[in-house]
Amino acid sequence: MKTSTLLCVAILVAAGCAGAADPPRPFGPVPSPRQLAWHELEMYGFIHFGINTFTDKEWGYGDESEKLFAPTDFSADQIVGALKEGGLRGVVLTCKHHDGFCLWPSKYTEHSVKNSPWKDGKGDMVREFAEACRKHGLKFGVYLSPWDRNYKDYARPAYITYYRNQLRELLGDYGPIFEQWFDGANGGDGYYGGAREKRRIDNRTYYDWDNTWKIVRELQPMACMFSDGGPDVRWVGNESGFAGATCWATMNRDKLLPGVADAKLLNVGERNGTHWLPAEVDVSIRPGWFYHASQDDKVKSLDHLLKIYYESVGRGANLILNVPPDRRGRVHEKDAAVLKQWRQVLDKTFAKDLAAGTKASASHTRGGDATFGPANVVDAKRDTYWATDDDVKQADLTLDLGKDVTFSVVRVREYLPLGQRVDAFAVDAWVSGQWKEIAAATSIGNQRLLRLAPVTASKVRLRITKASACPAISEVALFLEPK
Ligand code: FUL
Ligand code: CA
Repeated sequence: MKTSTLLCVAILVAAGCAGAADPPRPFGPVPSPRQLAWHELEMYGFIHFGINTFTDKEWGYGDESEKLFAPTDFSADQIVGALKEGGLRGVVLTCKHHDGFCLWPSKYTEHSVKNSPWKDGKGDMVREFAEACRKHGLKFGVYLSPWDRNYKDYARPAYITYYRNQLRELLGDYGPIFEQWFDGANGGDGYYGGAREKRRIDNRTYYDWDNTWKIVRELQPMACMFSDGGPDVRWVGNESGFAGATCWATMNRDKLLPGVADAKLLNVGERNGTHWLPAEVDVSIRPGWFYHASQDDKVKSLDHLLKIYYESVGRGANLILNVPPDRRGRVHEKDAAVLKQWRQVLDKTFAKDLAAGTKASASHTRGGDATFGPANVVDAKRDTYWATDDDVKQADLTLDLGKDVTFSVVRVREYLPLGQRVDAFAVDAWVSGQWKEIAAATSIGNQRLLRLAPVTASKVRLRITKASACPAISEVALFLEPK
């Protein structure tokens, strides 16, 4: 042994960390603290409520009278309570949709609740929602449509000042905001203060996004901004409720802007993208985003909602499920009932991890150090993980369940602070004295759920078949869906 090596060993021993391996270096872009907090939410509600609720439309023209806004029995408490019963952990409210009507008494327009019959114009619906969320322990987020078909100066520079003023009202006056939603839609024609004409803007330049985004950072540093192209969270590229079967959390973000993106690419992401830009799956529990009595018998079924869960949250994305209140200003009984069933099934499924605390072994462990050992995948902690040496990119980890166990869902999570490292993996089960592959998939990220026909096995094996950097797996869990 060289003297220098001896010296190093001596120093390590003296420091009490002999044999301790260094953690892997991050691979590619990694999530920011605000994105990590967002990943942990996994699913929340979306509320489309406004003038359209009372005109039976999806996109108001912008000339609707404020007098139409007249919920007969509004209760933010009932609405937020119903979403909570559905297992949703936050709410994003359409404070202003494309028609320009504001659910709060904005100082900058007359086109708001202040001229409506609701609470004789003295109400503030944004405040009521924010307070109901606080009371129920849900996060609160805001949607402020960039397109405004009511405002006279839309498409002119003056509107940008108006839009930013409203953004400041929403982000400054209602407590912590977890997500700011920027919609990319722009259909052109509208009322525009009486002009009733088609107005075109250049999506890339008109909103001067860099400076608009700064307002969000300044007032709500922990809020994630959603749009087609982020900057924190990207649209998933469809409104029917699924992320790609391969769905990377990374993308080349600099080409993207609200309203400027390729839907197919957004669905899948880009494996070697320059930024951490995870997908959010927006879908409505009904065909429309707003409530229409004619759709009362078209509320999505329990099975459909479960499928959506597995294809969004289960593919590493977050789910934002829209539940539009009716003309009373309440979640309709049908929606509330299916939400509750959905939550019950998910609770029953995920209440018990059948792999928790079982005996884990691996083909390889980083530096032979238990800090990165396989037991870290069954300890129910997100911040501990199994890792291998830098040059070991294919490895497997076996869970010895000690007896035959029946499961139908496998959950795998990567340790996100080190980036998305795994390209492909497979799961095997020990059945009748041999290994049998029961599933194979690509991206993992925040979590991958593999939904299977029930399997009974005494051992389960995770095989990392391809990785761009040594794997860092924080969880392997097994669940059984109730019948
Ligand atoms: C779209 C809008 O045009 C819809 O009305 C709805 O708000 C949906 C969430 O986003 O772009
Ligand atoms: Ca762990």
